[in-house]
Amino acid sequence: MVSKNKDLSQSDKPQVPDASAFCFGIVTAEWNPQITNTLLEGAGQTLKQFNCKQENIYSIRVPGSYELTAGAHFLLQNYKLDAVICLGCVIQGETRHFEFICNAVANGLTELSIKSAKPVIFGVLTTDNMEQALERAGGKRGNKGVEAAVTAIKMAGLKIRFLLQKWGFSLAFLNIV
Ligand code: RBF
Repeated sequence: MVSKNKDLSQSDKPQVPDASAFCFGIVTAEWNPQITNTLLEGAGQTLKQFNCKQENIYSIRVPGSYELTAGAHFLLQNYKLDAVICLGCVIQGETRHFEFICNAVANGLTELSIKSAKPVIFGVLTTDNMEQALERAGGKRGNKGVEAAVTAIKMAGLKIRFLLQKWGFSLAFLNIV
């Protein structure tokens, strides 16, 4: 069962920092495009909803979810980003590679995030079937691309918060909670 707290699609605007000064990367897997395109649409719209400028969003596509880590790495190497959002969909019923791909991408993104000291967001649907994926890509369980974008903004804001505190700035003038 999905608790209310777990569905960040419903995030209230004041709980999410203003994203007008942030730059984001988005990496989208081409496998299961019906799903990943919807995740991408939700993520892009959400970044803009929180005032991120279109020119501050660097979006690329990679062949499959397995390549998300490399794609995120390329973006981090080439642009000054506050966070990278990785979007993919791996469906268990359709591949015996399910566990290999899911584990590889989860471990890869975690390691990249730690090594780069940048938030790298896991927006990969890992479902039993297409129906469950559709539910999470604009269906009755929201759009996980929206949640990935909200998470990216929150993590970018958290990092700025620590930096500003370290430098002795007040956070009051920023819309950072
Ligand atoms: N990539 C996905 O993003 N989702 C999948 O469900 C998926 N299933 C795959 C099933 C098989 C049998 C193979 C060989 C690849 C699959 N991939 C999938 C692609 C994978 O992420 C990667 O692009 C390729 O393995 C090339 O490295």
